[in-house]
Amino acid sequence: MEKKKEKKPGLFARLKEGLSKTRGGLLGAIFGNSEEKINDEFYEELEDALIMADCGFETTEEILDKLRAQVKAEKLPDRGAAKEALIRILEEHMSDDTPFLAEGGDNVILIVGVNGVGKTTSIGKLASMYKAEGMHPMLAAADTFRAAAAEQLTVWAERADVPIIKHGEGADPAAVVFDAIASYRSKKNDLLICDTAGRLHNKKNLMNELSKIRRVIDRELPEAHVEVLLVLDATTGQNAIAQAKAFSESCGLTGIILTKLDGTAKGGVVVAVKNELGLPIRFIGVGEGIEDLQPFDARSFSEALL
Ligand SMILES: Nc1nc2c(ncn2[C@@H]2O[C@H](COP(=O)(O)OP(=O)(O)OP(=O)(O)O)[C@@H](O)[C@H]2O)c(=O)[nH]1
Ligand SMILES: [Mg+2]
Repeated sequence: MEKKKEKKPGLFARLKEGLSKTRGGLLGAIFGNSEEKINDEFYEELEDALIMADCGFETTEEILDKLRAQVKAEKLPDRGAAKEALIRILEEHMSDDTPFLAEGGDNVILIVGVNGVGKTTSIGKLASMYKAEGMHPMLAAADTFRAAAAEQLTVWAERADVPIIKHGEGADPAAVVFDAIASYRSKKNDLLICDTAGRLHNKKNLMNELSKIRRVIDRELPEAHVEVLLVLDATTGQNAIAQAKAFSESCGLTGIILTKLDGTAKGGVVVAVKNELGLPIRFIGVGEGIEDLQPFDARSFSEALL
């Protein structure tokens, strides 16, 4: 079978394109003339810009303090030099070297988040990515809220050419995960990715449902490396911290997938999430296609942001 491959701009180019609103509109203007002097006005403009880009108040202040200290200590002459320093500071804030997935072992990725953020789409992209890397992913359609949800995931499973386990509409999502684990075991897979229904983080009963799924995973696959990824929509950045706290309490988050960066001026939310919650950003979504997910790289991201 011939695979149709459109010539697409590279992922970094697409990320930059997405973040160009941030760059051109906010941060770009400040660094527009790199030979300009660093003065109080510069710091004020930068503060506004970082807050507008969703870096959050606390994180913005921390970043500015660090930048001021570096400008002083290293006697940085102009805005161009300050920009280089800021890229390094942002990179440091977002870097994380905890390993993702266990090579040669069992792995589970549980995907959670509020409605419509891009959970199912990201799972399709992940399955395709890891399959291409030689792993054997399997999907669990634990969004049983609507029949269409399992259908949507099935389309992605077909595209990525990976097996999927699903039940009927209204079934217990934890039971789907239970069955998926049984099938996962019998077929010698090495990565189980579980979709879940979108839910508001302040709905207690829905959050308890996630706790139950998590318990099933821990009980049935006690040796597995478990990643619980919260999917955040970059275009609605503000609420990210509250969401992450609530989801963490119900099912123990290990990281973030930030989607829809191709259409937003709010890329800074990743800086806030990492800084305030210590949760690493694992992947970023830069489009709707199967290849539009990339592992997060702090250096490229901070460069693209500025
Ligand atoms: N532009 C863009 N669109 C995206 C991205 N990720 C997802 N989408 C789109 O966002 C919409 C919602 O995606 P889903 O994957 O269905 O979201 P979900 O979180 O599973 O939604 P629920 O299951 O209803 O809670 C779809 O139209 C996707 O194509 C992205 O990185 N960029
Ligand atoms: Mg979904």
